[in-house]
Amino acid sequence: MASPGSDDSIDLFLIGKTGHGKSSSGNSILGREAFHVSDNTESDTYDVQVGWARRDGRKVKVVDGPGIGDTRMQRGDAVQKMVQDMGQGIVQCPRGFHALLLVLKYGNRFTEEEFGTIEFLKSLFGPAFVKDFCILVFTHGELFDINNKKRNPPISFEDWRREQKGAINDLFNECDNRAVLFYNSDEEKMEDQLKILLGIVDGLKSRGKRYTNEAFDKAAKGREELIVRENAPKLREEIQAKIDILVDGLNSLRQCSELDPVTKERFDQLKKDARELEVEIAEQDKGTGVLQQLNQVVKSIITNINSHMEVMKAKLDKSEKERKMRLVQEQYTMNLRHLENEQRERKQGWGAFFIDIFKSIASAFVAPAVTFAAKKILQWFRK
Ligand SMILES: Nc1nc2c(ncn2[C@@H]2O[C@H](COP(=O)(O)OP(=O)(O)OP(=O)(O)O)[C@@H](O)[C@H]2O)c(=O)[nH]1
Ligand SMILES: [Mg+2]
Repeated sequence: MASPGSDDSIDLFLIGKTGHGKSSSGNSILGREAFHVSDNTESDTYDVQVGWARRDGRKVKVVDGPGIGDTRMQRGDAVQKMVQDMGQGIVQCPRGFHALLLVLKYGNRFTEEEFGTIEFLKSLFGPAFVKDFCILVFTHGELFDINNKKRNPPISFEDWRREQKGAINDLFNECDNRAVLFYNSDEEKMEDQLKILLGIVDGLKSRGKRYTNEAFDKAAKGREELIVRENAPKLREEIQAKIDILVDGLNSLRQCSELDPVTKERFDQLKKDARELEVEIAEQDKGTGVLQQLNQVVKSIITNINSHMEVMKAKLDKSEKERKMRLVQEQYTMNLRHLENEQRERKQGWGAFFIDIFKSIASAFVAPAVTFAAKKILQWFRK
């Protein structure tokens, strides 16, 4: 019983697999039929259910959480819905919860599936929720009694808990052995089981911590990772198809021998598509690293595109250089020829010049001499 003036509220949130007895346990805690109990193992659509009651001198508030199906079957959309439903339940108690009651059906073997459910819940609520806030509520207590009757001497629930090995023992250790056996179909046991439960809650309450909406918000990264991981097969398929298109594009560009304007445009478009896919992957991955491998593939495609473009550019530069060299060579040859011609012409020019001079000299000296000689010969004949 709470002392006068102290906070006598107890706020509890029920979580666990569908059909394991969350609503029944909630009704047992509140001492009335506050929640709908269903024989259908498929969980109905979730409507937040909240119940209040004064129990053992305390104001007890219970929120019935959504039932978790087989987490191995859960796919992206279902996980997203579960996250929303849990969030809806969490906000029903703005001050936060003193404990999260993880309801497990006694006698159900703690298989990989059960373990998967705990991991799933850790992703939803944050990795420390079992350690800090979890109380294990084992329903169908009468099954424990039936098993116990076969033992000689019979053992207590605590003894049974201590005997457990493997994954369930790890779970007990993780939540500091906070566990209670519930008989939801046995009115007589309800008072005792409630006292045990409230005693454990008081132990948690004394630490002055609550599982709040802020804690749930803090766990958002884990939930996002969960959604991305659940969506991963579908996302991978979609992204892989886009990667295949990029690889085809790159392969066809590899066949091109020249980086002409059309080829360059195709290269630029391919690079743009690859960059867009890189951004898309980052957005879908939400920083979880689940799609990192695909991101690496796209990065290496971009590197490939760049290096192939560089090779083609270098080829283009080389042939351009060669073309320029050829031009220079041709120019040089042309100039040389021109010079030779000029020289030849010049040489021919000098020859003509000398001949002209010679002719001129000849005509200047030889002609008067011949004239003179002719005159002399004529004179000589006349004589
Ligand atoms: N015998 C017995 N039956 C129980 C006990 N607890 C729950 N049940 C039965 O188990 C079935 C499922 O119980 P619910 O309380 O509806 O389970 P739940 O976890 O709320 O299921 P969902 O709302 O579908 O997620 C119902 O038929 C209950 O009567 C128990 O301690 N003993
Ligand atoms: Mg229910």
